[in-house]
Parts: sequence; C-alpha cells; structure tokens
Amino acid sequence: MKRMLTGLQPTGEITLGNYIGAIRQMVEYQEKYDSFIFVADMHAITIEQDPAELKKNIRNLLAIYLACGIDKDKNTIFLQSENVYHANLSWMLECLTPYGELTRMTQFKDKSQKHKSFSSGLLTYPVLMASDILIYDTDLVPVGQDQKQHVELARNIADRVNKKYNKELFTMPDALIGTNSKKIMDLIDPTHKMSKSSENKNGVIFLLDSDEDIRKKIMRATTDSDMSIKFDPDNKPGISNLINIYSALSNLSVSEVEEKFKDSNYGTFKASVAELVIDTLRPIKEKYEMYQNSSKIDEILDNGLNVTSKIAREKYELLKQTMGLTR
Ligand code: ATP
Ligand code: LTN
Repeated sequence: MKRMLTGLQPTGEITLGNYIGAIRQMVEYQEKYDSFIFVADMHAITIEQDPAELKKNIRNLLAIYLACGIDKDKNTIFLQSENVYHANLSWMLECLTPYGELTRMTQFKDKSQKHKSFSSGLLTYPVLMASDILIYDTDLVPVGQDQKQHVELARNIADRVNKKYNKELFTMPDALIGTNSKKIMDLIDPTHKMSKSSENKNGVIFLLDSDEDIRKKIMRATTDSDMSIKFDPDNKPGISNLINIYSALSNLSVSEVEEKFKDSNYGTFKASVAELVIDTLRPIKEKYEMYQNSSKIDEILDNGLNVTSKIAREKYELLKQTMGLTR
C-alpha cells in the first residue's frame, strides 16, 4: 500500500478553503493509502505566534480533523513538534540544500514581502517540509497548488542526496493534487485566496462560524452587475467562486450548477449556496464539540508519536551515519 502524508499548519481557525482544498481529500484518501496526517506546528512558528493561541489552535485543528471524518483507525495522526527527528533531519538536509534554491520559492518571496521582518525559518521552512515527507519514505503528498513547488523541492533534495551518497536513502515523493480540488477565493476580494490569516474576516468562512454568520457572509459576497450565473473567473470572479463552492459541496459539475441556477437571480443563488454550506458544516460542528473536550485527542497523539518516532528515528540515523556524524 502506498504511503501518503500531509498536514496543515495550526495558524488560525480552519476555513472552508482548507476544507474543500485539503481536508476533504484526506478523508477520501484514508481509504486507499497508508495515511499519515499531522499538525505542522513547527511550520506555524515561522511567523510569530502567541503561545496560548498556538496551543489552542493545535488542539482545535486536531478536533477539526476528527470532526471532518479523519478516522483514527485509518490514519496515523501526530503532532510534528513531538517527533524530534523531523527538525533534526531537516538540519542535515538544510546543509545539503543550496541557499539559492530556497530564495527562489514563490511562497518565500510572497510572505517575505508581506512581513516587515521575518525569521530565517520562513526561508528554510520548505526543507523542514521535505524532511516531514522524506523521513517516512512517503509516496504521495496531497496538497493544494500553492504547495506543489515545495513537494518539487523535496524531490530535488531526495534525488540529490541519493546521488551524492550513491544510495537509495529516500523515496521519491509525488504531489497529489485532487482533480476536483478547487481553490476557494475570498468572498470580499475574490481575486485572492480565502485564507485563515486574512485581515478581513467577512471574506472568510470558518468551519465553526454560526449559521447566521455564514448566511451573512455569503449574502454579502462581492459579485458583479451582470446578473447571470455563469462561470467566468476572469470577468466574474465572485460568482465563479460561489459556483465553485456550490459545485464542490454538491458534487455537481460547474456546468450542472450553471444549468440548475440559470433562471435564478443572485439573491436566490447566494441563499442556496449559504444553505448548502450550512448543511455541510452542521454535522462537523456537532462532532467538533464532542472531540474538543475529550481525552481522545491525547490518546491519538500518544499513539501517533509512538508509531512515527520509530520510523523517523531509523531514517534520521541512516542519514546521520551516511554523512559521518558518528563517533
Ligand atoms: P495561512 O493563511 O496561514 O497561509 P491558509 O488558509 O492559506 O493559511 P495553509 O495552511 O497554507 O492555509 O494550507 C493548508 C492546506 O489548505 C493546503 O493544502 C492548501 O493548499 C489548502 N488551502 C488553503 N487555502 C485554500 C483555499 N482557499 N482553497 C483551496 N485550498 C486551500
Ligand atoms: N506547508 C504546508 C504544511 C505542511 C505539509 C508538510 C504538507 C508542512 N509539512 C508535509 C504536506 C506534507 C502548508 O502550509 N499547507
């Protein structure tokens, strides 16, 4: 069985974009692959985090995973910072990665421009991601388009290190980009991705938003004055985004959604999108409450640490020996 690994950063409340673009795929893939799912908390600290807030976000993300249907019996679920081998392997890989390769990463260029001052971790973060992936001999890495370049870097590192030491040290991973994985845009500014860390929360649907808030946000979503429900991301980004959301949650194709609402006005269409989002999120919210307050999370993490630290330690020792870090 192929091994799959992926994780989200606990950098804030989980959005509908994270759900449609990432979590739903994880739930689907858990049936097919030997699946490793983690909370990328070491990645989160590349940007400054309030410690109490980070702690809360870590637990919330774990409860969200479970509430969305990630099954503890079908996945190895763990917290990245508890498994110390990730960062140790990452250091060795950093020393095997040219600086220029990291400054060329699109996400680094974007994020380093956005923040006045930023940590060196923001630059080296893709190597830690490569370490997360390579340490388990991962075959498949489900990610959104924005992370594809980082998986490519992990492949480059694996290939270079294997060649350098003339050994099959690492398995070559492949990015897995879902065919119907859609990029969900901000409701207020539909030319930008819906993002946990957006300033204006009115453009973002959080999985735990109240029904009323969801309705308000969708009814106030930016649209155009053309009044036709047509998918045209360049000229009608707002309506196209709502069509994408409806399509993703109803499993209807974009053209089936256009057909279904061809005689509707924007108000009716928006109300239907809102109701579908509310119906989708209702059971998730109910389960979330149950998991958040249970000791299940701790049991799951203890087991995850146990399983992953054995595998990770072996890979770490192997590279350590190979590089001559030994007495
Ligand atoms: P941040 O604001 O902290 O950058 P984010 O909401 O952009 O967070 P990430 O933690 O970077 O989310 O991404 C987690 C996963 O969710 C990734 O696989 C990413 O591709 C996916 N994802 C994030 N936002 C969206 C979106 N708007 N549409 C579809 N997929 C998304
Ligand atoms: N960088 C990813 C989170 C992440 C990840 C990984 C995803 C960290 N390590 C390993 C897949 C595999 C993000 O920001 N979404």
